[in-house]
Amino acid sequence: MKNNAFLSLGSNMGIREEFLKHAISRLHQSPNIEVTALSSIYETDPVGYTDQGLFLNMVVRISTTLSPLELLKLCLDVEKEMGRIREFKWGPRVIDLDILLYNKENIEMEALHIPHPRMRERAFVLVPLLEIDRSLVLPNSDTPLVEVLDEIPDKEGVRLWKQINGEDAFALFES
Ligand code: GSY
Repeated sequence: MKNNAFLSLGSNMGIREEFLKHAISRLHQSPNIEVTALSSIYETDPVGYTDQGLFLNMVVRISTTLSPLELLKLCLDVEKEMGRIREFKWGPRVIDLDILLYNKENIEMEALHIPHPRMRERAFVLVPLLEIDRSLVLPNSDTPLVEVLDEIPDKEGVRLWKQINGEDAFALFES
């Protein structure tokens, strides 16, 4: 069975755009994943630990036969392959891959929480996510995510960096 999931990507070290592209190519190369939509790339002020470089963030939608835990393992493998180096938990990273949504499921496991627990507070996640699908509503919620984003104060920290649209988008990441 095919499942729809949304993943958030972020990088704030080195050749940030290349790291995003590489991670998406890597997902796309998996026989179990089809990348079905890409947001634009946004440059964003760091949230949480603020004494670090600006991030590039984006969101992709995928269609996958992987279970949520298998998808998590793949994301962690890609992060590891790309040599994610972090001096401490909230510090700079080559690539960060988070599962935001998996179908309309609520998943509470020790290793995995879906929807992503902090996505409602993060404009750097919601802006690119809603660019792909403005009609999204979180499972077990009646509030459209566009309204959740309206209530977030730090939206000016999320600036369009590279517009991605149409079929060009896939050419960018297919290598
Ligand atoms: O959770 C993802 C890593 N991260 C980010 C990020 O991707 N973008 C921004 N703007 N701030 C962040 N803080 C953390 S931690």
